[in-house]
Amino acid sequence: MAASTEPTFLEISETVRRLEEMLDRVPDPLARDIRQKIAHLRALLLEQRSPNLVLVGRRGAGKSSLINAFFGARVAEVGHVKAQTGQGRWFDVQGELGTLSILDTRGLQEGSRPEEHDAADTPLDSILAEVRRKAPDALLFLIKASEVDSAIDADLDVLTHLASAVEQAHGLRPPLIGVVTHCDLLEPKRTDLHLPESQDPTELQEKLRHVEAVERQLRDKLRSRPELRGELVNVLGVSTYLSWRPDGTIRSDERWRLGELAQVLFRELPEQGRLVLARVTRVRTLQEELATTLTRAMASLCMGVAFVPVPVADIIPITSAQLSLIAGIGWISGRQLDLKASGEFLTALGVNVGAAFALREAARALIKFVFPGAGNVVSGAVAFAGTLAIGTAARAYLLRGVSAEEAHRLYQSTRASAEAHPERALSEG
Ligand SMILES: Nc1nc2c(ncn2[C@@H]2O[C@H](COP(=O)(O)OP(=O)(O)OP(=O)(O)O)[C@@H](O)[C@H]2O)c(=O)[nH]1
Ligand SMILES: [Mg+2]
Repeated sequence: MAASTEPTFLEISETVRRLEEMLDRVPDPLARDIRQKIAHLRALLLEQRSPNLVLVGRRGAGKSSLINAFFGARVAEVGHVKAQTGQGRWFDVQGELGTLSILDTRGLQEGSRPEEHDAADTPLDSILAEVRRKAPDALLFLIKASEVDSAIDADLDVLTHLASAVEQAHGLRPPLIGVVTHCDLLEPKRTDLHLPESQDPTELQEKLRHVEAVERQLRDKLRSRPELRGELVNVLGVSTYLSWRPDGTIRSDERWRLGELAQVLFRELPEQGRLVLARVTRVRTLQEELATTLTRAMASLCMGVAFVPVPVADIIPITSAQLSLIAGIGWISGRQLDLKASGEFLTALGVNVGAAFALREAARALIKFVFPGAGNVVSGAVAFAGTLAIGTAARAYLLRGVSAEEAHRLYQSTRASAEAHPERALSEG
């Protein structure tokens, strides 16, 4: 995909390649452990791709609105427009920060025909052909809160067909998430779910009870089908309501629990699809989680690299790995940081890259000479703590927007405590 050809990713990819080259000289089981970390980093960063999502739901259920709500932008056409090109086909919905690949199955349940369907096929056939062509990462079933108690057998049939077509073609059953839309319209209608602090608490409680009731109802219906029961991950009530001015800017944002829905989806996605979802939806908790994962993997990797018994003449790319980590966190945050900008960030943290590197090498050579065998452990802990601290500071600065001074303090305190207690640091991140 496009992201992996960005300059940042070419550089990160080069660093990872150099790390892998060194592994031949690392003893097992350390090498095996490092290989695992690298595979993890590869999947998250270098093999990132758009998640493939199938949206099943009646006309007006809110499929297009859900896409817009995820992006926080008007990227899909809302309302009762006629079937457009791309209906019944996988299509890329592109936002500023990434792309979701969507298969919109609109109109299937009613047996209505999109304008552009292939005359030879029924709409269901063409949708089934699409999921055979490309495996969905998740099925989302959308239904209006007011329609959950209606007959939904036709909808469940579509879901069942889809799930078994995917299984036949790809040997896996995609996770299913039930989404109850239009929850904002449940009684009491005038209670705003998206502004809970300013609502009458009793009325808010009443509304939330109604949301729970429709969630339960949909869950029971989905579970009533043995073919779907095992795949059902969660059922969540949401509001995707966004209203736009003619110029395309947002007039009113009444989205509710979109972040939770994104989290549920995130957990079900293969690692390759997670970064794009976190960027597109800009859900902070997801971005933080990815940044933490990246930091831990990179810190362990650097520790492993410090163990590699090679002459100082061999360039050990710990600094490159640390710069890649900063660039990676920048990318998660929706920025485009090259390694130069990442280096500037390191300098702002007060890390003197050149001096630290030379010092570490000198200390390592010396310790190895005095205590054979001990040096690797010492430099390993230093590399680990330093990398962990850099990642923690980058996360605070790039994702939470703390000041440079605060990031610097965080760097120092994280580094000190990680050097003292590496195991604790690893589990806390
Ligand atoms: N109040 C409220 N309105 C919503 C919500 N979700 C969607 N809508 C509205 O419902 C209408 C239909 O939404 P769409 O997103 O176009 O539904 P769709 O499933 O894409 O419909 P088709 O493309 O026709 O199959 C639009 O007017 C939306 O603004 C919601 O959660 N709350
Ligand atoms: Mg639509």
